[in-house]
Amino acid sequence: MPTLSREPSKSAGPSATKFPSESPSISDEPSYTSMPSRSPSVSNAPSMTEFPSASTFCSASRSDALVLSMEYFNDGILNGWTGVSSTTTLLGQSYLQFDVGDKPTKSVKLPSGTRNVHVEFLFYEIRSWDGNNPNYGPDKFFVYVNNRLLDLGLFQLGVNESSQGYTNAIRWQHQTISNIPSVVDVHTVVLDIPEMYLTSGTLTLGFQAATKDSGPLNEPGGLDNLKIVACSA
Ligand SMILES: [Ca+2]
Ligand SMILES: [Ca+2]
Repeated sequence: MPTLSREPSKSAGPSATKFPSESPSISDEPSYTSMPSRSPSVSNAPSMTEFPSASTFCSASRSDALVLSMEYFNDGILNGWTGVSSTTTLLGQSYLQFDVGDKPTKSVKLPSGTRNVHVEFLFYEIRSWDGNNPNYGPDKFFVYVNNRLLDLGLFQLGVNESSQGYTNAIRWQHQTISNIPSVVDVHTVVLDIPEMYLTSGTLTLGFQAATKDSGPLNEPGGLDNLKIVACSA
């Protein structure tokens, strides 16, 4: 959208009006059973019964877990990142911002014997994301796991898109946790990445605001509180 004046629908949106705390607010063991049931991308996913139970997924609280990365982007230093040049701030919150055409990417070396990786981060849906609007969309958020596309779906400002599913054996979950009208929707995102992606010993994550944009920084994405945990058992 070219303007911020259009009021997004608030009826289905989250009610909080603040950014989340800078401290890690995502539980190490999110309750997947409490998520809303609508999961538009699950239909083409393999049967859930082909995957291990939730207790086998990696989390920082497990004895075999190693936290590889925890980034808050507060110091303005982008250590090891490519595809984006700087951090920025919005309403006092410092984060990594990516506009249309940017693809911030980071690689982390995995400990030998890594069996699965748990990733958590905050995704900021900034300004006039339009969802599937025929004139101003589609506006989607993509994550790349070792260059493999993970499409996390359509996003529209002021609308709660909370969803979960499996794509190419990666378990994903995103949940809208707060909204500042006409400014940003804040989402927690959780990924559980199985061993088939990890055999090279390196995990590379990329992020992309795949939006139909009408100008610079009209509808960028933001990344914050990125946590990467490796498990060996
Ligand atoms: Ca939204
Ligand atoms: Ca758009």
